[in-house]
Amino acid sequence: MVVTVQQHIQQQQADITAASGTFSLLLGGITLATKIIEAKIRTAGLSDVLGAFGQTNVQGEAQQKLDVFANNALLHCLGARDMVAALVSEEDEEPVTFDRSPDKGKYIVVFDPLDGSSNIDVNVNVGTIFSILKRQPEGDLQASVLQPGYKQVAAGYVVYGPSTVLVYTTGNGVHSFTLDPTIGAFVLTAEKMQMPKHGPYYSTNEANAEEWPAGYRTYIDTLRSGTAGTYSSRYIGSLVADFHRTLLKGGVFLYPPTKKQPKGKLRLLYEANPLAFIAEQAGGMASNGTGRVLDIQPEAIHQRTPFMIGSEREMTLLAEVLAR
Ligand code: AHM
Ligand code: MG
Repeated sequence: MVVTVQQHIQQQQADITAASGTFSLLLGGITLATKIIEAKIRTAGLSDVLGAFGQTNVQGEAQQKLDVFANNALLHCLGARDMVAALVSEEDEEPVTFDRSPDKGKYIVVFDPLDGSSNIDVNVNVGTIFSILKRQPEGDLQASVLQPGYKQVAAGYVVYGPSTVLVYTTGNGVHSFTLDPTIGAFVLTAEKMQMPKHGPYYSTNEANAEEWPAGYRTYIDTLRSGTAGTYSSRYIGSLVADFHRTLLKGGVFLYPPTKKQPKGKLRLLYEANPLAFIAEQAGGMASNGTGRVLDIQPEAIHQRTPFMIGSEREMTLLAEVLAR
């Protein structure tokens, strides 16, 4: 028989914490929202949901109609659940908070509702990324939101591709599920996934190469020279999709600092941290160029970071080259 993501998380929680089921209900809010988002995306060309919404978000990026739709779906499906104390979204300047006592509202969910949304109009993969934090017993909610990534209690993403795939971890391995549209459930397709120790691809926006610090150019040149192995280049421009390939096939993804964006482009809380948690759980590594992503103490919810993630061998070589 099939194992759904809901059943899987219940088993996991029973093994780890003998938890009350609160956590699986929380995850249920996420899976429901992502199924709503996937249904909208699947038929996007048939309804009037492609294109720009006409506003810019807090990042100064033009919001797509589907960004707004995806954000609303997550706010709607999660906001109604008692265990949620706050929701932090790429699309909202401030956290959305709920007036729930700390013994009830125990969790904070941080998300990028529709990652890679510039790809949506051309029918290329997009995704949803999420990270779950536990509300701290002391201090205000803001302090609970700004926890370093190693404190995440769960993280995951959904990639809306030829099939819709959900990948998550609660710190006990990385598991993957495929949406079976005939039953409307995410069904277990891989358990305890491991990223290959090295891989055949590097993935980066090479159009930025002239703007990178020299070490990153040296690194990519090294991969291209053949001395460290044989590499091919892949870059989708949807982080979730580029990461998903890296998880399955190995290799390295890089978004280094540029002259225009010296602090990097990708966001620490809802892009880098959740994927870093998954990568490490699968035997991979994630770095901001100077250290481990999961150790960074966040200072702001929309903080950006240089972000490099991938297989052990490629990431170790990167650290060596950058240290020279
Ligand atoms: P988004 O969350 O607004 O879609 O932006 C993040 C995206 C990532 O998915 C992707 O890795 C990156 O931006 C691509 O950036 P660029 O077009 O500069 O290569
Ligand atoms: Mg994004």
